[in-house]
Amino acid sequence: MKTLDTPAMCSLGFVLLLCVASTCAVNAQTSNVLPAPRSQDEKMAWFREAKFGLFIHWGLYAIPAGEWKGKRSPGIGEWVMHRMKIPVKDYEQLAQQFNPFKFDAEEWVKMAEDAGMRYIVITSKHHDGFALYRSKTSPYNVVDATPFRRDVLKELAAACARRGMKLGFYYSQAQDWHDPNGAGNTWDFGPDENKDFDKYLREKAEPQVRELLTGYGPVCLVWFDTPRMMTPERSQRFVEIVEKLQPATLIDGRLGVKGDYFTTGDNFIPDLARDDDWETPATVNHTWGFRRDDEDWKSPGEILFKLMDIVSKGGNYLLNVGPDADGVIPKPSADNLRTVGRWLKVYGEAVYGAGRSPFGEEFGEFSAAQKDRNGKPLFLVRNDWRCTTKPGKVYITIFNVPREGLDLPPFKNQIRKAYVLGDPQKQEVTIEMVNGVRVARVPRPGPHATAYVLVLEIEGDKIER
Ligand code: JFZ
Repeated sequence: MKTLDTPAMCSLGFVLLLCVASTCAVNAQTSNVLPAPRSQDEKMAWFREAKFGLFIHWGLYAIPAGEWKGKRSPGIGEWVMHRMKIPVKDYEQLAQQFNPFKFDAEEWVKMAEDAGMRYIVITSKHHDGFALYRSKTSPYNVVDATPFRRDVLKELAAACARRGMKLGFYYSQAQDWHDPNGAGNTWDFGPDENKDFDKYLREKAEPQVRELLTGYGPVCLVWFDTPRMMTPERSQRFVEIVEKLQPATLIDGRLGVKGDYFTTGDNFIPDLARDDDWETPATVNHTWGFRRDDEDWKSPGEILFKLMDIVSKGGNYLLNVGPDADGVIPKPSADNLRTVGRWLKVYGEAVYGAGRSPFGEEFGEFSAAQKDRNGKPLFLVRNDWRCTTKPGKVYITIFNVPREGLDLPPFKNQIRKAYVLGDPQKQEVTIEMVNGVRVARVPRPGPHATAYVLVLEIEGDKIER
């Protein structure tokens, strides 16, 4: 063996070591970002698989919780500053009180996991302009402006990475009630038309979106919102930032130009299936940000029906919780979500990666006589069952089965096998012909089942009608 310890070899070794170390550092950084997808299908793959996500609205508004100076502020909690026309100099004082000592990122992620959710989207900055992470762009953030001094998004990103949960960021690109040139705050800064909106975009929103896409690992999506004053040119600048820094990151439907998927109105579920990729953002009560007085929680059964309604129409369900000022997700909402998660443990095969219904008549029909609020024909919703699909399989989630059995809608394929999901014996479900209609005699799997899933294994990949 030749000795290497001449001074020249030593310094060569040192240089080599340095090179290795610096490549490692670069790798650690770049491996933070997922490779560029080769097609839109590849880009959308995780989203189409996931189906169910957790939305989190959290910020300074959790402190007033729907009330300001003893007066109730009507509407959604995170809008309190706007509703009550609170001056920036008063509202920003809230930062000094923000000290959510019970915040535990791991617990939040665990809750989402228990609920069967496959991605989390959190408000990195809502309309009030306050950033929930350490931002070099603006000191109005959770580390530099609060006694808490912890980077909430860093902790959440780390917990998500540990648990294999996808993480995305809501970012209010247009409305910023804290910035003199952001949209929305007319009580401090006058009408939006007189503002230098591009100055705000260039100096706050764009740099902050860059920060979010560089310091927090892979970001599954950016959820832009309320695109006031967002011209196509302005919106395109955000598209370019996202594409350049993280080409695999999805953009929602509220940037100002077309994103990677369509976002419905809040809590809105379309009457019929859609062919594109889409998502319904929804609340578990009537607010996004925490409100002390809103305890009107949707039940697990309601949530489950909405989930299956959405999935059977080809969409994703992004369901929100609003943690309180201590950092706690209100227990009733967490409990209800966990109940849905227990259902998904058994019946998840009908949800994750499942495609839309090949039928449509189960959604209901337009009334010939009755009109809705807008004078359009009223859609009479049917809610007995919803249908999802995978190649060769049809999943019928039954919410209400008539005693005589479930009439299957007409289709040409032979049924090779029928059973109830989660039945370890895969016991055959009898299907009888009654006047040319196939009737499934589905046994209720237990006395407490709110819904259960009938699986039909069919001849061929797809339903032929
Ligand atoms: C926006 C926000 O203003 C609100 O605070 C919350 O973050 C929510 C998720 O999004 O509110 C909207 C935006 C769009 C519609 C409704 C409420 N819409 O298109 O029906």
